[in-house]
Amino acid sequence: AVRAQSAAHPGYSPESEFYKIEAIIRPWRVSHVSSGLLEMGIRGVTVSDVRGFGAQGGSTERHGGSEFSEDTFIAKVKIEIVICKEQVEAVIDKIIEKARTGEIGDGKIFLIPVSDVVRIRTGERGKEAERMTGGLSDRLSSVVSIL
Ligand code: AKG
Repeated sequence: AVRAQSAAHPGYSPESEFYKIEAIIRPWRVSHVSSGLLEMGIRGVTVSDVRGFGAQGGSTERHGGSEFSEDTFIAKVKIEIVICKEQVEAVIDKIIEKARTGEIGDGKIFLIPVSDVVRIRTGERGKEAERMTGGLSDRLSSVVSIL
């Protein structure tokens, strides 16, 4: 399996407690990726329909595009997830596992340091705001612990 080639680098620069993963992937791989993330306990995913091109200039051929125009933009989906530093490599590996076909156009993952997270409802910051509590899974686990 293809894994993030992270062993080679000593850390992220600049270092941060939280990171945003921004992944540009094939639209028909989105549900695959999001269910993979849910299975590993990741809550809180934002998706947007986007259009763009990469090194191929929108062509499916290797080195296909030396010129491109509006109609060479290809539909992709951008997935954004904010996570703790400790979760970064596992999330990158999961996205590769679920989004990869091995063909041109599989997309890219960008890792962006995030200064802080603020939960609007409570004003919580940092770890408290990043953690997904009070959702369905949280209520189910508190029911289980009462039982
Ligand atoms: C690119 O423009 O770099 C591509 O990979 C085009 C092929 C695709 O996204 O399906």
